[in-house]
Amino acid sequence: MKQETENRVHRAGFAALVGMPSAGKSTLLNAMVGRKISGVSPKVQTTRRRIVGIYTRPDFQLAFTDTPGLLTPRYKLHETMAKEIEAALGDTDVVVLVAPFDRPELPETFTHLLRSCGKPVVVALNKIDLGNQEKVRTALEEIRHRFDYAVAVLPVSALHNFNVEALAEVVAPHLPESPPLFDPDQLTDRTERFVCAEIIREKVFLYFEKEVPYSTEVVVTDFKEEESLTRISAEIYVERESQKRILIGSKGSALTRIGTAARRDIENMLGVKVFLDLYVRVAPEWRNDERRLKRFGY
Ligand SMILES: Nc1nc2c(ncn2[C@@H]2O[C@H](COP(=O)(O)OP(=O)(O)OP(=O)(O)O)[C@@H](O)[C@H]2O)c(=O)[nH]1
Ligand SMILES: [Mg+2]
Repeated sequence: MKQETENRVHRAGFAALVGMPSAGKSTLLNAMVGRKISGVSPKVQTTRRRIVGIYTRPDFQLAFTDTPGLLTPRYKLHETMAKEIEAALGDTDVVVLVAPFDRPELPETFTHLLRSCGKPVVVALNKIDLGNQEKVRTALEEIRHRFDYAVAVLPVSALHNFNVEALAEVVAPHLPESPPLFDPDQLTDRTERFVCAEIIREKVFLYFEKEVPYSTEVVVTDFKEEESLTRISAEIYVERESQKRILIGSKGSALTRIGTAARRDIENMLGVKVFLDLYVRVAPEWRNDERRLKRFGY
């Protein structure tokens, strides 16, 4: 009995989730922590900023870093997003490449980053619910061959919570021996304000098309915890008056839709009743405006 206690080591560290846009990194993060803390949508580049989700077990604590999907920079915003990925690779103990089963290919620059980062790489072949057993087996073989330097390859479905815990267990042995880095009750390194802003932004990604989601940024301006409810005010920034009109909709119907859906998710996340107040504002060209980007926290 004594022997067993002595042999048990505690491990803790960081695993960066990286991959192409829409690979399912944020879905995987949310499944891992069991709450929505990162925005998810079918559109590419939903995630813009790093967020850490914390998975705590008695024997290990794993801090998953969700990163933006890698794209060739077209805006200053994209440059800062690419830097987020590089920073995440530099800081992490393990790299988890999330590769969607239906589109597992990676551009050369990305493969190069993975090979040269010097960190153990685990490949999570995601979205396997989209294929049958035979197809998944073939894809796994192909991935194992292509990522012969990976320490493990695991089929998962973030959406259906399949093999998500198993993924944590595969990553854990590659973490350093360490006491927990975060409070065991803590789910993320970001503030509740940040997560609220991301949830509101997610709704814009879900409900609007073309340039609108990519021209949108959300800032929580007020967050007041009262006895029976939490009052939250947020500003939704777009780049043009025409986009503002789209977000508000006829008689405010579009904005109401965003607000209702966001409030539900925020109430779930916080576990309290929420009163959510939204304002739409125009900030011309904010994606290329360094001062604005700074003010938005990039
Ligand atoms: N069928 C299926 N769909 C999934 C799975 N995981 C994620 N998706 C869907 O894939 C889309 C993209 O998911 P995200 O989690 O936003 O992807 P991401 O990698 O974070 O994307 P970016 O933030 O744009 O880099 C969403 O519509 C998800 O519902 C899965 O296991 N199976
Ligand atoms: Mg994402």
